[in-house]
Amino acid sequence: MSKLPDGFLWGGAVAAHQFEGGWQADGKGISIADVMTVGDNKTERQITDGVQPGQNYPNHDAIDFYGHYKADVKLFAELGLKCFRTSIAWTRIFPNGDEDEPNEAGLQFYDNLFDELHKYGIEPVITLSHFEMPYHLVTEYGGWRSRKMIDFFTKFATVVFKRYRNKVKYWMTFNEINNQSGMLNKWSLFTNSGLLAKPGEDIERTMYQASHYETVASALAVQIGHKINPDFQIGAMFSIGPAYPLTPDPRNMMKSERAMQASQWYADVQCKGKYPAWLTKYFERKGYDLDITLADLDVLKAGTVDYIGFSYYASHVVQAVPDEAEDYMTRDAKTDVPNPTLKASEWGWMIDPVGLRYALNWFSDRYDLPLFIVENGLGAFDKVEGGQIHDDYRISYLREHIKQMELAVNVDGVNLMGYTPWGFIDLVSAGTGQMDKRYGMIYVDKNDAGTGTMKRMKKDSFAWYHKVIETNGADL
Ligand code: P53
Repeated sequence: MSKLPDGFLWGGAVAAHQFEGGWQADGKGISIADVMTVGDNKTERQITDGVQPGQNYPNHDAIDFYGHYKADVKLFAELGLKCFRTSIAWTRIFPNGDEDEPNEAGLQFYDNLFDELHKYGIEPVITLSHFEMPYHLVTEYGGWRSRKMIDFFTKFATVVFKRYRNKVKYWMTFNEINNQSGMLNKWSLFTNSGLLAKPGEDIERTMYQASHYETVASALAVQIGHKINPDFQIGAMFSIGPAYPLTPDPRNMMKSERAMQASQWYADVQCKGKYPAWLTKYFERKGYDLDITLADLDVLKAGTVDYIGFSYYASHVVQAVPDEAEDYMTRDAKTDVPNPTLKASEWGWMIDPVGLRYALNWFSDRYDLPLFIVENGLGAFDKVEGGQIHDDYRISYLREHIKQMELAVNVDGVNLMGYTPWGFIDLVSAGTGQMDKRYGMIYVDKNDAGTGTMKRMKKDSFAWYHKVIETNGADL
């Protein structure tokens, strides 16, 4: 098997709200993740009106990395990680989001964490906003429907860029900023943008407005960051789940093209610095008179990203509905159909390693930027047997995806910075709030009910991934 370039960033990825716990520690404010209850495969997570008594909020304590970070980082070093992707919990720095001064105790926590990582030669890779904005900004300002959010976000970004200018080089602005557009569901609108639909509101319009403010805030952050440290690498972050046409019917191909455009237009804005023509036309047709100023358009042009970070888990299949509108914008669940050539995970996600190679080529062709796979992995139920966890299904998933990633680099010539499998230490699922939907190479003894010893244990995939990193991807 072929190898990867020297300096390839092998790592692991998590997000603050899904693993830190310590939801009220040292002055932390309530984030949007703190008002989301536990769900499961069939039950949606509920978004409650503030923190309510008697509810199970899995992110509150998560796996208490906040209390275990030294021992955990030691374990990450033992795994052999070259880099570690996490996010900074905005609410540790600005508990409500609209304060003038940051919370020193929160800043200190990340100083300690980054120092601990550097002690073992692990490079931090930091997302500024990963589904965890201050809840106060939702109740007071309606989330990203308000232009004021741009100021709150850039203030937060400026504070952490300055504070960690010599400790963090790799940044991303908004995690999976495109979920809201591709999925347009309650969960993604809330996690991406803190949006709760008002009665009678055209939430799609609001989503486009919020998304616009986010891309402007991201572009400003890119410019601010580069001024603070010209060596910063500041990326965007998209989820990509390629939408394949079910059959060669040209209408299905057009449907697939439009599904990709509808979910990936953020990449045009954040990488090319401008809106795609089809979307401007769509706004016109819908009569969306959005607050997009000429000054905003200049900001977008001047604040394009240095690289594309993306998550890849699964692919999708679409087909045109019988009375498909000519603009192919129909949002209909019936258009997303199972792929008869693939198997699904226990959560119904289509397992498709080749789709990763496709995604790498897709981004590379369009944007000609360095790419970074910052999430990939298999959520599965694990069984502990005599103190061991034999997760051969996870090893097999990762192995097949890494093979395709290596083909993209060595055959297709894609410029790839690194690979950080998602949830390499078990954590709270973003979609379902479950602990038992596990992605880790490190097992954490905690379950959906919220009980367990929090003990960390190595799964079989731990030794396997260690070897993969050690051989720079040669020994899979
Ligand atoms: P969970 C949907 C589709 C693609 C990525 O997801 C997604 C989601 C959310 O369900 O989210 C990303 O935990 C996200 C992570 C999340 C991970 O994928 O639902 O960036 O925060 O945990 C996996 O299984």
